[in-house]
Amino acid sequence: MKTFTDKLAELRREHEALLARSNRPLPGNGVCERYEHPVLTAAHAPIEWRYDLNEQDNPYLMERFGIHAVFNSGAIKWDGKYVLVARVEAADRKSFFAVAESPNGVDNFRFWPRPITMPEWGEPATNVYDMRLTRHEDGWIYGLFCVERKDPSAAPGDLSSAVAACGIARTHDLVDWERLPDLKSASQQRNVVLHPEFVDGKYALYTRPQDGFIDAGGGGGIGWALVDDITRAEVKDELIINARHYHTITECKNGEGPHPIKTPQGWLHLAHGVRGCASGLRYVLYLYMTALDDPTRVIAEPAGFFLAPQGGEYIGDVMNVLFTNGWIADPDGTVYIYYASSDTRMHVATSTVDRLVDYCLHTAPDGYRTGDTVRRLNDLIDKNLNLK
Ligand code: M1P
Repeated sequence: MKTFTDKLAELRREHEALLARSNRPLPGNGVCERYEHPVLTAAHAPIEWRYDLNEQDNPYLMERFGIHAVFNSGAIKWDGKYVLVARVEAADRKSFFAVAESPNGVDNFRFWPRPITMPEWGEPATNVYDMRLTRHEDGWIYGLFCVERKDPSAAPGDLSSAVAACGIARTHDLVDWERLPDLKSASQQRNVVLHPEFVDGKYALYTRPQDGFIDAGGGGGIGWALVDDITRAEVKDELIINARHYHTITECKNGEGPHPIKTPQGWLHLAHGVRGCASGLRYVLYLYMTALDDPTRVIAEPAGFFLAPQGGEYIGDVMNVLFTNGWIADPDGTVYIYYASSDTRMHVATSTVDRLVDYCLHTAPDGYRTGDTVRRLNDLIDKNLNLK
């Protein structure tokens, strides 16, 4: 019979094998390459988070704290390491933030010993999630995230209505965070992202106004708001810069992913789009670009998705979902796109700034009608048939 010590040794061996597993790129479509294995999963959570390792107190070596999922991670290059600030969801459905780092961006991700203890602001949050990290030119690293609280006006017996707001915190080391007041906004807000540079001397936010906790409703798409003082941030004038459209991948909702990457040709944006179908909401990822001299002016938006669920990515807690809130652009132009599948696990896909810009600038936009789609396809076929 296996002793406690045998079982713990086996657990540690298996955990280390998972953490040390190398990852390899899979053949792609020229735009980016997915990787063979997810980069971060619930099973990556440290053994010390899940088990009481005192044999007297836990003679069966059973899990005492369930980690259910690791997904929707912010990303940043930190001290030469590829760092994710993951949304870790416990078995009790509450999520929290935890930092994991990798030496190469594609495998060997390991969590730091403790999760982030995020200070509260105002009414303590029921849940926090989906942090977008921005190294701002003011010298701070900001984390903007969704703060969920029960809707105070919910009818008795309604135990699911909630209110989403944008939490704001900043740090210099990813360990100690200074919590600032939540973003003041007339509507609910999720997927709010801080632009890395001042614009007209102000902080600039990508917003996502929404009528309800789930429904974007009259909130027309990805918005933009300038804020004088980030320590008292308020959405006053909100401009929709990337609108939703009927019969597209953004029909129900969209939301900015991580902050855009500055390229010589413009700001390169990664976002998610949501449409409804018989199996529920379908979340896919798309790219668009805005002008360098005016980040609110869209200069390119290829039709359709850039990444949609494939294979095992379809399956998880919330099926048919790809979501992203983190990417890292290295000085050599390599881009590490961190995306989650089905609210369950984290993946990476790699590309380059040049390839992603080329994709944006040379893929036709949506014509909103089937006739236009066929015309675009025929244009391509003609071009190829006329090649000598
Ligand atoms: O379940 C899919 C996603 O749903 C929400 O995204 P959005 O705000 O666009 O609807 C978020 O809760 C996100 O965390 C989640 O992955």
